[in-house]
Amino acid sequence: MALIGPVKADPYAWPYDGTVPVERAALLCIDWQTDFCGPGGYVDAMGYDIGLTRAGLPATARLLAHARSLGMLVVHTREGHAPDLSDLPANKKWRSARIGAEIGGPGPCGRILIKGEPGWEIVPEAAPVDGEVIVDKPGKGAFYATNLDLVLRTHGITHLLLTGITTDVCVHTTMREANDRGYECLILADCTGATDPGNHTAALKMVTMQGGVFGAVATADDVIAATGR
Ligand code: C5J
Repeated sequence: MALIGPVKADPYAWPYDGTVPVERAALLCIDWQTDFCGPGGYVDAMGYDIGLTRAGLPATARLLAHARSLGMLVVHTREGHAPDLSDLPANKKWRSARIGAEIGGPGPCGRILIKGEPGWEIVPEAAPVDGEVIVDKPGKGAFYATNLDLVLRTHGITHLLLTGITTDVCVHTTMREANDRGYECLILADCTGATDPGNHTAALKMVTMQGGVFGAVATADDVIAATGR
C-alpha cells in the first residue's frame, strides 16, 4: 500500500498525522474549465489574463498522472448553472453583467457558465478519465449544494490534495469548507492560479497562518517526492 508523507510543506510537514495511505487521500481538481482558463471563456470575457489561470495546468497534469498511477481517487468539479438559470442567484447574475460577462449570456464558447456549453467543459490538460468522479456545483465551494462530502466519506477519504482555479475563490472556499469538515488539506501552490497574482500569493499565505489554519501549502513535486511504500 503506497503512503504519502511526510510532505515538505508550509507551515508543517503534511499531513499532521505523518503519512496517509493513498486509499484515504483524494486529488481534487477544481474548475479546470474553459470558462476559467480558456480563450473566449468567462474569465477571458471579464478581461483577465488567462495566462495566470492556466499557469497551474502543467504541474496539475503531472500530479494527475502520479495520482492515477497510484490508483488515488480523483474528483473533478465544475462550476455552472442550469440552462433555465433556476440555480443562479440574482446577485451573481447582476454582478457578472456589471463586468461585461453576464452568466447565461452568449459568448464565444457558448452561454457563459452554463452546464453543457463548450465553455463549461474541463480543458484537455486536466480532463477526467473514465471512473473519475465529477461534481457539479452552482457556487464557489464544492461542498455547497453537492454530494461531495458523501462521495468522499463513502470512499473513506480523510485527506485532500487541492489543485484548480481560482486560488482565492473556488479553491480557497472549498479548502475552508473541507477543513471545517475535518479533512486534512494540502493545497498545491504550483497547481493553482488566480486572476490576480497578489490574490494568489495572499490566498496561499492565509492558509499558513495560525499554525496552518486551513492546512498546508506544498508543490506537486513535493507530493511526488514524498510518495513511497
Ligand atoms: C470564480 C472559480 N473565480 N472557479 N470561480 O468565479 O474560482
